[in-house]
Amino acid sequence: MKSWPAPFIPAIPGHGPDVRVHDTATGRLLDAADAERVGLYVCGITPYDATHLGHAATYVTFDLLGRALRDAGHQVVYVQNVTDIDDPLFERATREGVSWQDLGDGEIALFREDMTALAVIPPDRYIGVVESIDSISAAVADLLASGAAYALPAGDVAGTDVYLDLAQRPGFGAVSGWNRTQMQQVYADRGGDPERGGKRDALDPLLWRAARPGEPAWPHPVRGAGRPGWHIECTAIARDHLGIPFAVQGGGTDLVFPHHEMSAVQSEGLTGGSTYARCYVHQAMVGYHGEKMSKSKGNLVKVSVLRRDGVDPMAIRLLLLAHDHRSPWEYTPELLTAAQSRLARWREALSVTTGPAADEALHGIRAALADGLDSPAALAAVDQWVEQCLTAGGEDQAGPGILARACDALLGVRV
Ligand code: 5CA
Ligand code: ZN
Repeated sequence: MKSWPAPFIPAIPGHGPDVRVHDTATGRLLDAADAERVGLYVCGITPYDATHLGHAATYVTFDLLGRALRDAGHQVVYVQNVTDIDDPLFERATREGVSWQDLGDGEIALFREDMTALAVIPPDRYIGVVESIDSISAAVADLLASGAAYALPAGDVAGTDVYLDLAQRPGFGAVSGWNRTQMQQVYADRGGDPERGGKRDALDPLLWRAARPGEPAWPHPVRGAGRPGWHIECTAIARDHLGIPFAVQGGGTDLVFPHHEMSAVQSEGLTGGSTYARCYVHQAMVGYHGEKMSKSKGNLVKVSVLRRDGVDPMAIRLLLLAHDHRSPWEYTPELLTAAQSRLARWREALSVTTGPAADEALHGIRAALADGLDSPAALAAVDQWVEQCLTAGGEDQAGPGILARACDALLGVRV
């Protein structure tokens, strides 16, 4: 699938330190890289509505990770999927009387524009589910063949649905660390079907759904026409494009369970190995009007609408970076105003001909990012330089230029 244009990344002096990230599975700070090449898989959009600030927060957080890793000398292989086969997309298309393909294509195009405006580095592989269907159905066939999965008669139609047998998965629970009660509380709300009769375990994830009338379907080598379940889509795409294990699985905290938990145990069933990703990194939820900002609830602040209203995308980026990725926060217009003021102040200071030397601020940005992607601390390092520049000035001729390039290269903020 076509991604979007890569932003220019200016050169800056030196290199950043090794990057450590907060791993959800262990609760520890872990090195994001264990080799020169770092495989990063970030769960992409389900394209049935426009990019909101919650999505943008997630993609900007992982963009920051990619930038810090490159600055530390690594080669990043970044894979992102597009969930262009899933219930919410089909349901919205039916409700709006449009084809799911047209709805998806339009929203993906808008997402590309939003990401380009926000200076997010595009994935090296931007992969749709539709274009991966053969590999996904082969993964389902492999799980059936090894006995890791089982088939259930669909009941309402001819054909069978296929489920993963969680009882055979010793690693189940290792990603989220949740107990069964916690899992059961959210499973139905997050795409699961605990009420489906005949499953060996109510939490067993759907791998393949037999074709139902009115739903799109693809052939399956063993089980007849249907479509894949959500989690196996990501497992197969990550396997095909990064290999398993890979370094970092990313996404919002709403994906910790079941999505990333199931992705990992399906991988265990496919490979026999227990490690899917070495680290799981999550962006906390961005809220609005007291609830998680969500397409299904409709309480959205859309990036495209802010842009249309003339908001500088760099101010949106600063709004997002002002919050640590592990802290949930709620959007208010005041926060956007504060980000706009910060951008104006940075621009004022960084356009002077001489100012303070950039060394300390550059070191501060790098240290903050390497320490678990602490974006507020990285912004504070720039703020400090800016205050000094505007109040006391400085004689360094290179300082303002170096720091401006560092803001661009490391934070993705063009000043
Ligand atoms: N297609 C699936 C992942 S395979 C999906 O979750 N799509 S999504 O469109 O619902 O979300 C896209 C990304 O944004 C996911 O990583 C999700 O975790 C993240 N996300 C969704 N809502 C929010 C929010 N309110 N705050 C922060 N991140 C969010
Ligand atoms: Zn995913």
